[in-house]
Order: sequence, then C-alpha cells, then structure tokens
Amino acid sequence: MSLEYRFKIVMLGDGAVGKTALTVRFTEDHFDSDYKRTIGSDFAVKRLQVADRDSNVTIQVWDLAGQPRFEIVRQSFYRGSRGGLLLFDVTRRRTFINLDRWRDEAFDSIGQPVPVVIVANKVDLVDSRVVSIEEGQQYAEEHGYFYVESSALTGQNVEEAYVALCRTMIDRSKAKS
Ligand code: G3D
Ligand code: MG
Repeated sequence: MSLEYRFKIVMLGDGAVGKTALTVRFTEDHFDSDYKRTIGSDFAVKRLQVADRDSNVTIQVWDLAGQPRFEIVRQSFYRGSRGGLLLFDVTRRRTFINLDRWRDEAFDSIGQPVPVVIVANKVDLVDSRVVSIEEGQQYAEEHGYFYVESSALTGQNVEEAYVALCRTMIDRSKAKS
C-alpha cells in the first residue's frame, strides 16, 4: 500500500526567473512563451509518484504574479504551504542575490521554516550564464537545501525539482508524526 500525501507548495523568486514556465512545464508538460496566466495568485494541481518513498503525492503548486502588493493576498498565498521551490535565473546575478529575501519572506509568512529546493533555471542559455553551478551548489549546501539545475524550455530536471521537494516534505512529515 502506497502512502498518500497532499502538499501545498509555493513558487518563490524574482520576476521573470521562470516560476510560471516551470509550473506550466511540470503540470501541463509544455513550454508556452505566450501564456498570460500569472494574473493574481493561482494554483495548479498535479499527482505524482515518489517511488523511493512508496508514496503518491497530490501537489498544489501556487504561483503568484510579480510582487504581491497587498498583505492579505500574500498571506493567502503563503498560508499552509509545506514547502517551496526557490528559483533564480542563471543569466541574472541579481536574482541569485535575492534568494535570501524570498526565503525569509516565505518563512515569516508561513510562520516557520519549511523544506526548500533551490532551482537554478534557464541553464539552456549557456552563453549568457553568469552564476556558476559551483556558486549555486555552495549556496544550497550552506543552507542545507537540495539543488537542481533546470530548464523550463527543454524540460531538463523540471520534474526532478518537484520530486526532490516532495521527498523532503514526506521525510519531514514522517519525522513529525
Ligand atoms: P516568472 O513567472 O518567474 O515571472 P516566467 O517567469 O515563467 O513568466 O518566465 C519569464 C521569461 O523567461 C519568459 O520569457 C519565459 O519564456 C522565459 N523562460 C522561463 N524559463 C526559461 C528557461 O528555462 N529557459 C529559457 N531560455 N527561457 C525561460 P518571455 O520572453 O515570454 O517573457
Ligand atoms: Mg509568473
């Protein structure tokens, strides 16, 4: 018998790092540069198997448009989240530097630290890359987070990012019960 889990997770990171593209790739398996779906907060649902935990997970992925302006919107966005994907764009250093801010805001709003996976997105843009894999890995290691290099464009490591987060959330949930 497989275990069943339901988790709400949030997509975190600066504008245009690929939060919506990654979510669409994961939940609908395509890359569409014309979508205009991050109007207000919205979520997508996907079921996945985490074989090495003998578990099925229904994951609710919350993706918020840009900078939420109102406290009330932010609170409902973060409320009840069990984990987050913390994204940066490997072609823009500023988005890497801002990771701490997004992590802090999320933990403050949720009320406690939750599992996080660092996602270095747009690795297909090899020639314009400015943040190295070593820097990304070092940041993740310092904070004890799992690290994934992804491309929403090619699909590389997209599912892996969500599965890695699910694994951590499952382990945390088991440790607590
Ligand atoms: P956001 O939701 O974090 O704000 P989006 O970011 O998902 O809207 O993505 C911002 C832009 O980056 C989009 O381009 C999108 O197509 C592009 N993008 C997202 N992920 C990748 C990726 O892995 N590789 C490449 N090459 N581009 C990516 P546009 O031009 O539509 O604004
Ligand atoms: Mg978006």
